[in-house]
Amino acid sequence: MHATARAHTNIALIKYWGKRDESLFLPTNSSLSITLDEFYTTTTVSFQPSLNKDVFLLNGEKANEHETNKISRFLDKIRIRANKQIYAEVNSLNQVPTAAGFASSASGFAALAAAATKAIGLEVTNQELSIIARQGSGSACRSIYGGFVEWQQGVLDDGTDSHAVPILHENEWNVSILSVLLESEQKKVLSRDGMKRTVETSVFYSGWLEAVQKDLTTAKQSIAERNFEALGKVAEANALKMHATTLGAEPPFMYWQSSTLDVMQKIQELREAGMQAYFTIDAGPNVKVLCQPKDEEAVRQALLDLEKVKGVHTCHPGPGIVYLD
Ligand code: 2P0
Repeated sequence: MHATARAHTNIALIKYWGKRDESLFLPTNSSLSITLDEFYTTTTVSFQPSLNKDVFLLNGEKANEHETNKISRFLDKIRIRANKQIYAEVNSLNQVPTAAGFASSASGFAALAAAATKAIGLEVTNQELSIIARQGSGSACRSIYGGFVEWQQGVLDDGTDSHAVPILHENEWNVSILSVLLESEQKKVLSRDGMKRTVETSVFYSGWLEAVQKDLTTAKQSIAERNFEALGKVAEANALKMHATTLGAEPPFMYWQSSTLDVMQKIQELREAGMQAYFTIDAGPNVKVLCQPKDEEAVRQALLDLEKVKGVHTCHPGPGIVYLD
């Protein structure tokens, strides 16, 4: 009873920012992402009758109790669904540079959902897998599919209509996503906590909810038309709106550091010089830049010239879940 699966991480162009149900990970808005080719998690799950609790190895080392408990709570949902009370050894290898501001939770829970359901003998569709992965970390539901992906928020209380759907296969439109690694301090507000504080207290949160559906419609239209400029513009504007909500929270907080602003300004300068490049930022100081493959090397060099830029990883649209055995 074992299986191995690989899932790639994703970057949201229209952000998931707020939950309407915390235990089921149901969002207040739909979101849209690109699954990335370079960063992924490979997970092997092995259910063994001899175990009396779950064991979690991350990059070859036994994970701490807190991390192991998160994995166990997630596996509980799969055990209940399969009606089998059996513990597992979970072995995860992360090819995700956490320091570059990529949460490994998206690829991590997507790979775990796929490997665990297969190992325990559950037959699930990708849509069901997306619903399961969502309950480990919201953005994980998008990593089930490759290319451009929408997470439809759904309306049902049980979450059975809140899952990702593929919009465009990874081979249908090549764009470049540069992940800019910045010199920065440790993240102060975890994304999950920041999201919760914003929903509960930000005076700007209603503005976010008013705007995000329109941004999503614009993004989907731009993708359908392969209109790079329109997609870049709406992605950048949407990220700025998400970050604006944190300034209206109580107490207020912000994810940006001075190095974040340096990159944002550099991208605006490149645009003034005629280059189509746009930024997006998640719940941390690092920046991702969206540009066209023909410009990726020039943009990368311009970013590397900045003093606080430690490195730039170039990514492109990548695949959905892959089973390895
Ligand atoms: C996203 N983020 O759409 C958004 C944009 C961060 C900013 O999904 O579901 O705290 O509590 O595990 O990992 C990161 O949020 O969410 C995230 P949950 P998490 O990618």
